[in-house]
Amino acid sequence: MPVARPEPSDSRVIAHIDMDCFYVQVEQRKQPTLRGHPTAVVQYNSWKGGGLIAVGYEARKFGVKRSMRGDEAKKVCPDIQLVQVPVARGKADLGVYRNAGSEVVSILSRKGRCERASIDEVYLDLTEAAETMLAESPPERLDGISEEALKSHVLGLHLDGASTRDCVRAWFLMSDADHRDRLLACGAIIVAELRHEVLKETEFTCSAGIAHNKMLAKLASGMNKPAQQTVVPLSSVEKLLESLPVKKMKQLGGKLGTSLQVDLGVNTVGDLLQFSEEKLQERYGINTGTWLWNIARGICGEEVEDRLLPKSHGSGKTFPGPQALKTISSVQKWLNELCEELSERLLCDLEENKRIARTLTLHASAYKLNDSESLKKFPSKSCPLRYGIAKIQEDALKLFHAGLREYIGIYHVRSKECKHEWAITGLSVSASKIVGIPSGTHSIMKYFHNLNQTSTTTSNDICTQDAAPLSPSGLHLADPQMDTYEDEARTRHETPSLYTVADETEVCKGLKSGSESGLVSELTQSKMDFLGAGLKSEKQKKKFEKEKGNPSILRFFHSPDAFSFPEHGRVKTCQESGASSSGDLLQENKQPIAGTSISTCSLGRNDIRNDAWSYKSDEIDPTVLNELPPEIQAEVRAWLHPEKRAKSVKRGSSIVHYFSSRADL
Ligand code: TTP
Repeated sequence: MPVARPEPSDSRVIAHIDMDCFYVQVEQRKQPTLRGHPTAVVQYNSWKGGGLIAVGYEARKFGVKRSMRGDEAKKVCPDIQLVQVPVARGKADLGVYRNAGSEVVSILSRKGRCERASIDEVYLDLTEAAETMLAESPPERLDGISEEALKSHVLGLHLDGASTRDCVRAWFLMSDADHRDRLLACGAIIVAELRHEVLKETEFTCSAGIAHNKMLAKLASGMNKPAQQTVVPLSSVEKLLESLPVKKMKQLGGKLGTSLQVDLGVNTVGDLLQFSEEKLQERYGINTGTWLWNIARGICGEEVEDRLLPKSHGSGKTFPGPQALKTISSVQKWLNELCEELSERLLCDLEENKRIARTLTLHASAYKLNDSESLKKFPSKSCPLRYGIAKIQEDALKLFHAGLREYIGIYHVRSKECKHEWAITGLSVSASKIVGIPSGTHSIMKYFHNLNQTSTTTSNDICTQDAAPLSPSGLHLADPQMDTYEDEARTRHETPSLYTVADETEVCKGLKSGSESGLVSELTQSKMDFLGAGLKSEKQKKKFEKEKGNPSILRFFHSPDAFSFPEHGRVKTCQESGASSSGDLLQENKQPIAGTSISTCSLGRNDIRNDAWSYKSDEIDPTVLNELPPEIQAEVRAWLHPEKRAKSVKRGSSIVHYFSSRADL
């Protein structure tokens, strides 16, 4: 499917706001004595004074760079203050920065659609606000234009001997200018005001780009830093791109950019203009070809999403050099730490934002000892996410094993031989496919609280599938606790290849054995856990115990007679090496269940039964429902009696919904 061509005459007003040396500002706010001093934030790792991850502008003047280690920075700037990044569980704890970012987002979102793009970056769609301003109080009718707005850098502005400030003022006031320029001028005034509010309320400075699309706005925000803003009128776009090195363009920093340089001899974005769309499509595929053709012309139709919260949560750590993990037990130890943190963040998200995540993914980077291969890719794996620390830990370890088996297989090394011959240099777990809980089911929320620390799951089943790389570009910070705010998350790693590990696979491929039972039983177990977990008070706990011992609804949920379960107990990886062409295609199959739907993994093969997950509502003792809290009774009743369901509960708001593995329910 070719991508839709966006309107070349884009008249949207898009801003990209980027916090200046963000971690340093956060630390300076914590310790005001650091203000005005050359400062940098370092990783907690003590080797050569730790790695610098953020450098303040005062320190940059001395030549301090992010690539330096603390000791090196001290040499070029003896007065530099090195602040350690907070540490928890033996790894960087970025919570303080994340929260500071949220403060800023809440201010920036006041004037239009706001997309939190990373821990310190935001896109705003200010089209409506700019249109309104232009209609009601255009710049020439304002009492004055703020100093901050007048300090804007307007690309392509002819100075004609006058001072920059006067020229900018004239540009703002030009009432007969092109409508799109007029809108940008309004956008720039609004952004200057927002930046001022951010400074006033949080003490943070930020820089901004204002343009007609996201791509240009992002490019512009980095052009004049710190605490400045840059405007990109349409007329300046061609010149801007003409000299812009391809590698500077978002998404061209990696392999694609290198291919453009090496294979097509393209050095600047403008150089792409010489190639027809067909030619670019021939070389890079329809979508990428069209995308390249568009960016060469400054065209980008990408919308600003209405999203203040991250798209996924992640916790990771790198193990460079001698720290590489070489045993399963050391991997497990770290996975447990990472999963614990992930679980905490998930519960926080649930509590604060009423959202749950549905997919757990494990990424790792590795190398093989005694292997001359330089490109070692550890496949990323994912599976449905089950809440509860122990479950996440258990599943993450299984995902790791699945990945390791495949990793070893890829290099055709028999497992015995490769014992102790692999080394893990990066591990991360992430939770994605986050969905909000519809208002009708908020009563269920409290049952997620304090989810059991020890797993009650008896099933060994886990259905893994190849996971899409989180960050194809791969970035560079050890121990990221990444939140993914956009598809190409700015996940920072010292190990650039950490996430460039697997192709996206929509379905689990090459299933060797097993059935869908794992998923179904997970759903059931989840339901049990979900109903039983987080019982805070003793009274609740007793009630739960009682329910477990009585003909209660919980017991019913667990009863093999009440549900038609396929057998379970086998560990399944949907991606087993060498079996992809067997026809054992595991696919997600949405199965209708009495008025609602639940997604399970089912096998496409005809000879394997296609078990439906069902219940016998007439076998339930209706009195057991009375044991449940009133606010949840109605929902469970509706769930058990679907014929009445339509009237009482909205489709999609069922408990089942939350335990399904489908993204599109
Ligand atoms: P950036 O926005 O890339 O940089 P910055 O905010 O420090 O400085 P600038 O003013 O040039 O935008 O990164 C935002 C924060 O993310 C940064 O303060 C620290 C963190 N970070 C890392 O931890 N590791 C990295 O490799 C990078 C690039 C950033």
